[in-house]
Amino acid sequence: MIGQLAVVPMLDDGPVHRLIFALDIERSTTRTNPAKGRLRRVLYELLEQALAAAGISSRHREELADRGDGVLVLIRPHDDVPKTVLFAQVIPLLTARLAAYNQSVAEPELRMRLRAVVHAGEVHRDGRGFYGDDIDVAFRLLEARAVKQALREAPATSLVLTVSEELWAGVVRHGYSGGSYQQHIRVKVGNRVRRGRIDFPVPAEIEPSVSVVPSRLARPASALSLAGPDSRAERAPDRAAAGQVVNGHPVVNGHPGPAGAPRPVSGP
Ligand SMILES: Nc1nc2c(ncn2[C@@H]2O[C@H](COP(=O)(O)OP(=O)(O)OP(=O)(O)O)[C@@H](O)[C@H]2O)c(=O)[nH]1
Ligand SMILES: [Mg+2]
Repeated sequence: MIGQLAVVPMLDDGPVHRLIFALDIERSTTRTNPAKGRLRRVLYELLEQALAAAGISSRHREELADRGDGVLVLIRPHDDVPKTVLFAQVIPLLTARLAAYNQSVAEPELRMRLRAVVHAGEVHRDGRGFYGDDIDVAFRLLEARAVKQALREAPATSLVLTVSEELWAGVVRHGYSGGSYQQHIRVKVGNRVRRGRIDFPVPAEIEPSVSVVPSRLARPASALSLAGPDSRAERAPDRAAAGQVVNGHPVVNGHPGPAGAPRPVSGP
């Protein structure tokens, strides 16, 4: 066995620092495969629009890593992309575009809510992708029960953000981009307890004319077959945009009401 392993080329050059930003669609496994496909396309489009609008181009980041119903974004250390750009621009823009997208579709199957996480730390690359303890931490925070519950209890919100305690202490708490981050969470990674904080980002103000459902995603109703040929989501946006809005966010679970208040500390 050792002889076989010895011929595996060493592609791993040791740890490099990255800003870690990951997204996951809430309850994607409850959707049909065509709906999953549609949501993936919208997710990538909204994310790429938000990154580009904030000036984060492909030279600033690794290729987006697909996670099935989510995406992993690794941003390289660059003086022209301080971490605050993510909090002050990318996330508010993504939140706004996501809320506008949800408002534009009447079919619940095609609405989407996201959990987002931001952490930073050391990652390794081995030719197949990136790995390392800090990526584990980010995904444990993204998957934390308390985060899922916080989003469930905020039906009027499109996106919940979790920030690792390290990044909160180093960046967020200095108040560059607001947010209360009142709810603390804990997760276990290996034998260590890791901590984070939850917030519901305020959406950026976007011009109503900005397209939130890109034209290249527009497809005839028959091509999607989500709810048959009468699927309201596939009608023109002006007919579909009948969803209720609370605090600037569409009600996406059919339970109107204000965003849920932050909850006290809870464990995994
Ligand atoms: N291709 C790919 N699929 C993944 C990856 N991680 C998870 N999945 C799949 O993505 C699907 C969604 O997973 P979850 O996010 O756990 O399920 P969910 O229904 O969205 O539930 P919540 O996110 O907890 O609300 C599952 O079918 C997983 O198998 C990945 O890295 N790559
Ligand atoms: Mg999911």
